[in-house]
Amino acid sequence: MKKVALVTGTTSGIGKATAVALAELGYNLIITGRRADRLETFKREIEVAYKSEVKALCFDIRNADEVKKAIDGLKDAWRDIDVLVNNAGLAVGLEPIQEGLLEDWERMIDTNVKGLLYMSRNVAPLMCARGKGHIVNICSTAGKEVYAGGNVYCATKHAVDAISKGMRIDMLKYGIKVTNICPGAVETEFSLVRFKDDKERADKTYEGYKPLTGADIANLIKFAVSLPDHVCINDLVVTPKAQANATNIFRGGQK
Ligand code: NDP
Ligand code: 8X3
Repeated sequence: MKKVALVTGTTSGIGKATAVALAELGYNLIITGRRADRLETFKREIEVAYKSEVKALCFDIRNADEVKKAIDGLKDAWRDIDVLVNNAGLAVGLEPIQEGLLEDWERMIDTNVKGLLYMSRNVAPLMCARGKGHIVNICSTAGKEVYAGGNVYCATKHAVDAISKGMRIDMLKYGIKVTNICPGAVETEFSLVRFKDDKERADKTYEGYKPLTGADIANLIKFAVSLPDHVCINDLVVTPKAQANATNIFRGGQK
């Protein structure tokens, strides 16, 4: 039986690229997201291109009952999840705290923190029972530093950073690896979501330098999950060459 990887947020960006990378490694895949049409198309694409079996689970990660139902509904070998990639997440808005919108804050907290916790709470016991597993949490440079207008998004990613450290301690005795990956600027639908479909503003995020791609992050995940069993990458900060940290991007270079 092939190994099983569950990747959240595979309808776009880093999650989609990660699912492809893990299919290349020979994993059977559980892919998730809210956009059912994209999930079904992607499922067929992977099944045709690779020899992987794919289960598509369409649910909103913010809903604890939906998450539980999705994982409880897995049968037989699909429950033997070897790798969980907690990727689904988003930034909404870039307003200073005194002008922030409560609904934006709630979307970010509910998705990035509570959604990641709901997934982990349902999948981690399956891993502990088997005495093996690898959880990869997609954090951010925003989980290490803060920047103007980043306030609540940065807080959610600082929470992911702390949760990664905490779960690594909690599950040490079960042999579960936890890898926290902190990307800088990756060109995906992230900025389109953050700026609420304002494409011009979203595109400006990536102007004047070569950003990372979803595939760049997927390759690192592929590497992390391919290491010998006794080796664990705990924490990885990765940026484009043109980015020194959360606030310094050199935009005068070549694309
Ligand atoms: P995308 O917007 O391209 O992808 C986000 C994915 O998350 C989509 O598949 C989306 O699926 C899923 N998602 C969002 N909300 C929910 C929800 N409520 N329920 C289920 N799925 C959800 O962005 P990225 O690929 O860039 O983002 C992936 C992760 O990487 C996020 O956690 C983000 O914070 C992090 N990150 C991104 C960086 C960047 O510069 N792009 C840098 C550092 C970290 P659907 O809409 O179909 O539900
Ligand atoms: C995404 C990167 O710089 O927009 O996490 O916070 S940033």
